[in-house]
Amino acid sequence: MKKVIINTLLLVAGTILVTACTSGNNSDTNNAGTSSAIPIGIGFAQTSNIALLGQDGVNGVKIAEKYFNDKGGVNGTPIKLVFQDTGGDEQGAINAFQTLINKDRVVGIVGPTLSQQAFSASPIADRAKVPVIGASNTAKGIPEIGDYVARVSAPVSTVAPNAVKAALKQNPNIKRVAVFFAQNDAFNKSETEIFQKAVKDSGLELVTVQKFQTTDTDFQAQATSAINAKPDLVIISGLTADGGNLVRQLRELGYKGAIIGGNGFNTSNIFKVCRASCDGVMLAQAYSPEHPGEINKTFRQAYLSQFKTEPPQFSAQAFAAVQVYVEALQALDKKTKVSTLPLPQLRTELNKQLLTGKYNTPLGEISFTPAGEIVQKDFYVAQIKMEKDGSTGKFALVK
Ligand code: 1QQ
Repeated sequence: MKKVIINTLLLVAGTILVTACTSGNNSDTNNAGTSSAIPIGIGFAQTSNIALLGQDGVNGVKIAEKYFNDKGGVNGTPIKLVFQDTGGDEQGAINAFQTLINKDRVVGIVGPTLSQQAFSASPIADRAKVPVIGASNTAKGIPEIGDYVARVSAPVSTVAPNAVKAALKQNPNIKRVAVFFAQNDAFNKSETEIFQKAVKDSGLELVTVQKFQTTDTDFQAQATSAINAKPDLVIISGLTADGGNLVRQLRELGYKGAIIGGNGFNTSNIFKVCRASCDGVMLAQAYSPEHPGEINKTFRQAYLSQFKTEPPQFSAQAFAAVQVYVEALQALDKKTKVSTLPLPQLRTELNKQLLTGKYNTPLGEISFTPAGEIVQKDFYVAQIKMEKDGSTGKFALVK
């Protein structure tokens, strides 16, 4: 009796599956463009601690959507951003990417927030032949995930050493360096390698290397060991909440020397974590609100009027990622109307097209290597200046 019911259920399930597949195939012959707007997927962390970073990305893409649609979108067809929250972990990013690919049927994806997530989620898009543009993935090896994976976030190898040079210029007496890194995160492991190499290449002495987890909140043990090694520079590769708390605890324990933070510090959300202790922390950046050029002026103005603060790096990078899709779609559409292309072909053609273009973005002019690595000219170093209230601050450009 039971068996019969199960068989019937299986049959019903089979029918539904077949129906689902058929309708999937049918709609493949239509395409993204015939529905009025062209869907671009956004897979950023909108919840969890990682939202401290992901939120900047969300703000940037929203400004881009309005900016490009106001200018006519893709030769008259608007784009539509489709958001799926990745949360802070790998599984969340995998789920978000699968939904964007299979249910939302986007032409390409911007995301995920962390390199740690990209190493799990971006291969899924790559296998499905869906373009992915990382807008905050800076670890070594991201473009190499596959042919469909590119990034507009310059790698740690290009960005991070600038902070060490700037710190030495500001304080030529630095000799002894303590390095901290979050050992459970792919980006932080990649960044610390670059920092440790920069320290050695600059003839400095690496006096201790301390490890922690991005989920840690108490750093007393590692901070005390590091202080005992008498460093005059501390370099931290962590994310926003852990990195900010580590800075605060180092200062509370009496550390007075210089501090460099890595890319996980690159959001004004860090100010409310380390508060007054953030003051003076130096960090390298792949964007400056002061970058000359019309598109950055417009982007900066839009950001300032909406959020009452200067645009952060992750917002500018996220804007640039959407821009790459829009301009690549425009170029493709001039050759073959994108509304006539079946979705799989549109995704493939879009991927080829985007790798060949040059884009005049808020980051400056960018392009890609054939592997999908960003080619970018200008990099910066900023120093955090906190206000007297101890909770607001800004990234001041170090000239
Ligand atoms: C990475 C990073 C983080 C700081 C992203 C927000 O650079 O994970 O690659």
